[in-house]
Amino acid sequence: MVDLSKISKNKKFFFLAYDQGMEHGPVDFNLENINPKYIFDLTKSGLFTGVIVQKGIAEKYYKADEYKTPLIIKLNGKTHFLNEDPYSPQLTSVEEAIRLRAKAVGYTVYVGSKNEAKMLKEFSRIIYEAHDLGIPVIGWMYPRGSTVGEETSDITAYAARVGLEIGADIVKVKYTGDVDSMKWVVACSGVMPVCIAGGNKTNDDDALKEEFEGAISAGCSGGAVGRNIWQDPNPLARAKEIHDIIFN
Ligand code: FBP
Repeated sequence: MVDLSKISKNKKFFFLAYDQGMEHGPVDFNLENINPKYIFDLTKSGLFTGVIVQKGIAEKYYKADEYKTPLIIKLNGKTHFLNEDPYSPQLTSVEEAIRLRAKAVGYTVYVGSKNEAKMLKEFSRIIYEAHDLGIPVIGWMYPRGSTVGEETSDITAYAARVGLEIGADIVKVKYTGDVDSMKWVVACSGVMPVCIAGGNKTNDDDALKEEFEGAISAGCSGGAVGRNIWQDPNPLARAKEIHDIIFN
């Protein structure tokens, strides 16, 4: 199995996600967090085991000597304009990510989309290449598409299982909403660590903490959070709360 130690602490993961500029557009940002430097400066806190960006942000803003937090590059991406079953095409290669100093790569699969086959094929190839070059692959396993309907916990479990079967090293899925159903997602994932996503910024400070407490007690290994941290007026205090739930 590929070595996950460079992007983990005590086998747990806490990633700061910042690929929303492509996925959602600048609507997520304000004058402060629109600047990628603001995000990379947050990583100097040492709270995160990785920071996730697209290649353009990595190339122009990531300074490996200054920012010690491991870089993770999303290899695919899409905008939200197309109103059809999603396809997120591969935009860069594992090799280019490594050249940009990435310690891991990520890829979103819209499980259940009419375009699923293309994404599974690309993802499978990426896993082969990344493992050949010795770096881990994180799968954003998001069930979406006209035939999927609303995501239930069984659908989340199926998406996570696809990640295990295709050879991902870590999967990122939505929290199912309760500990018992999340335990099933973790069971379906076998030895592969499961991380949860952050989601829209919540005004209820306890809601995200409760999700993380539930996820960790269900056996999850951490999370990748974006908006709930960098849209918060006190991003590092917010991050520390989640950090402590994951690591303590
Ligand atoms: P957030 O914590 O801000 O939700 O980020 C997690 C993430 O997976 C990002 O990596 C990605 O850009 C975004 O969510 C995708 O969001 P959506 O669910 O709208 O496709």
